[in-house]
Amino acid sequence: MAAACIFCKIIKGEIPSMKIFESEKTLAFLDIGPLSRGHSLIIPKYHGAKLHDIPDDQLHEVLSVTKKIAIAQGIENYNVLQNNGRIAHQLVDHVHFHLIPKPNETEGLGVGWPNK
Ligand code: IU
Repeated sequence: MAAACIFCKIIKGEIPSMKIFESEKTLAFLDIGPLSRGHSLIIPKYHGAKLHDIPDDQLHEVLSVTKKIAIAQGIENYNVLQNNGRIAHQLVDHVHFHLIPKPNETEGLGVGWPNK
């Protein structure tokens, strides 16, 4: 945990979130600035800024949870996205995977990304 990290604060419950899944290692919640309806973020509870900072077991579970949420949402078209570094449009320095439903041509990734 990193004291100043906003996602660590969400994990600890110090900042509220719309949780959709939680386990010992993983948390998923709705993105506050959704690119489409149901846009969620799936994060390891382990604090690390970039993909290469995260232990494999944490990453495996995050991807597995991402898959399960997509199945539960019943979506056929979606983007899974994970940004590393400012130039790559990472705003929050705690690894997170976006799961962005793409219900039609105009909603979701592609509209306003990365300057949403
Ligand atoms: P990025 O991959 O770091 O660019 O995405 C950060 C995302 O975190 C972005 O889509 C924000 O809307 C989202 N977010 C959030 O859901 N809750 C927060 O408190 C904050 C950012 I700060």
